[in-house]
Amino acid sequence: METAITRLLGIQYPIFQGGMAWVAEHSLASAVSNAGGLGIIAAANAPYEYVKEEIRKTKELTDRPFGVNIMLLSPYAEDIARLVVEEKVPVVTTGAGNPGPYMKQWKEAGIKVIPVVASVALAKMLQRAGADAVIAEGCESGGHIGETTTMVLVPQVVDAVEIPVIAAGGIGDGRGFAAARMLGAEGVQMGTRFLTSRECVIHPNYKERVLKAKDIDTVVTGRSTGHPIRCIRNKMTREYLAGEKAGLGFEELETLTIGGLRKAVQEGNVDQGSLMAGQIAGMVNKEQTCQEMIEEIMTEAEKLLG
Ligand code: TUI
Repeated sequence: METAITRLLGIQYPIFQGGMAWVAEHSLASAVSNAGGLGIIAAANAPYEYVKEEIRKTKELTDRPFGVNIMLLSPYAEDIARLVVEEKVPVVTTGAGNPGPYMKQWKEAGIKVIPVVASVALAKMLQRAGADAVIAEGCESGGHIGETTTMVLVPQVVDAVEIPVIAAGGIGDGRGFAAARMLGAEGVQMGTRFLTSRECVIHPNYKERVLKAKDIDTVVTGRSTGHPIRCIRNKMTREYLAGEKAGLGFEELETLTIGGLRKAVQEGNVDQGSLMAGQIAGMVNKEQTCQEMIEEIMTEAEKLLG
């Protein structure tokens, strides 16, 4: 399937794998790129040397384009911004902030820059700053989220900018892909679906919780602190939400989530870990290779769109 995004990036299918913190490393990113989508390494809160090693390993495993996601709240964001230039990474996506200050250096290096936005205002600002496309991410997504749903955000961003828009949040199959195209998106980004791929190296306990999740099994913590995060409900989210209701402050609440992603991804601690996942988890019910996922989605979408 050819769209403005496949043409822009030289990829086969307009499907991005979300840059999930602690999850999206070289084996997942290279598998998605080799399957014809865009694999993305998550820099998350990791330091320069770690991300450099992940980029090198990805380059060994694929000759196709891949991306690095820079989480702008990271204390290492500036170092990673420099690293992607040094390593000539083909595509950079950003999250959880405004990448404006880095745009010039990335564009000068010939990097395709595709920030995640959760509002029309930021999409317009980043188009002016030289973004090649934007990812409009609705609050159905897992992890750090904005306020607006994908259904509502995507067409408004499409109307507001001339650059291509990729839809993210609540998309997990061919129907979601086709719906995103109907809203005007030139591609989709999926995280939760790829969480259960064979090449995704998260702890089996985490994978099992995603596979077993039902429609209403994710909740949003941190609305009161200004850091809303969507996770599968567990002991940690129950305690966090009770704390928020009781009026606890940011510092006290944070003690509940310290190291939460490591606990979930590496230790498989499904009680205390942060099991970040989107609302689509209820529809993600099988483990497949990335290639099987992408082929299944594209076949279904082409049938619907045809
Ligand atoms: O970034 C994400 N999702 C994430 S990052 C993450 S790691 C993390 N862990 C613990 C605490 C905090 C982060 C887990 N999930 N998605 C992209 C995204 N970006 N969603 C929403 C936004 C966003 C929100 C506001 C982007 C820009 C923005 O504007 C801020 C501004 O300065 O205008």
